[in-house]
Amino acid sequence: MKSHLNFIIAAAMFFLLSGPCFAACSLDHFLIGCNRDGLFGTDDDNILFVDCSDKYRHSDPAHSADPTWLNWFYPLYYNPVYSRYQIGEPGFDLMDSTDPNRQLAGTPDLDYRIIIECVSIKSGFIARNATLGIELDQPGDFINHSSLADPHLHLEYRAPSPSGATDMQWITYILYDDLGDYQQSEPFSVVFVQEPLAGDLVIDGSVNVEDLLEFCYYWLRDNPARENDFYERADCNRDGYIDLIDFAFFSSNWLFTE
Ligand SMILES: [Ca+2]
Ligand SMILES: [Ca+2]
Ligand SMILES: [Ca+2]
Repeated sequence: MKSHLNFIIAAAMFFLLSGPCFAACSLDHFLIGCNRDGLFGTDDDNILFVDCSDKYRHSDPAHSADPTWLNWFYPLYYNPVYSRYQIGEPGFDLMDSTDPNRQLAGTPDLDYRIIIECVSIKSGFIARNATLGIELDQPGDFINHSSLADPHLHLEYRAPSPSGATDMQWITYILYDDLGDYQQSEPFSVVFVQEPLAGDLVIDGSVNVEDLLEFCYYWLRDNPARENDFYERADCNRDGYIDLIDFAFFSSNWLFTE
């Protein structure tokens, strides 16, 4: 009887904490595509990317109307049943026919095989989908997205207590085509719990030479916007330019560690 009660409590907590995902998660998913600029005949035609226009949209229904992409992080919610912090956002999906110029061509796992690989993750943090047997918790872990029966992939993110309450958590991904037709994406990160330091582009809680190289890579890049997460936050003030103002933000945190 007691085990049934525990199961009911656990199930209730799962739906309570994961509910916002089922209610609205489709808008939160990263859309996998190619040809970011949507124009043919430019350098990015064959390069993979994710459209993350709704990244950091708040998944708490109480804040659903807020312009929450003004944050650069997702909150984590405490699950007392398992003494951990978690959120059921964000997942992945494929760019669809509504954006044909940026849609992958052909059949998944036949014409292309898109691998989502974790290249960096905070120690103890986990991205998972229990139903599909997916668990990413260290660099090198990956998902074969093209092998999934449904490309609309849900992921849940978990951090252990107590670090999930206060410590910034993150995961950084790349995409590549295991069949070699498409070129690898740039790294893209997802941040949780708290705002990262301005300039922490190679996200790890500190601003150092790695971040400087990344900043130089994005220097003067066209059209930083929500769709590209302002190029890993290189456009620190979100004004649509990566310039000396952003470099001033970057410099103010030089060699700082959270
Ligand atoms: Ca192009
Ligand atoms: Ca860094
Ligand atoms: Ca800027």
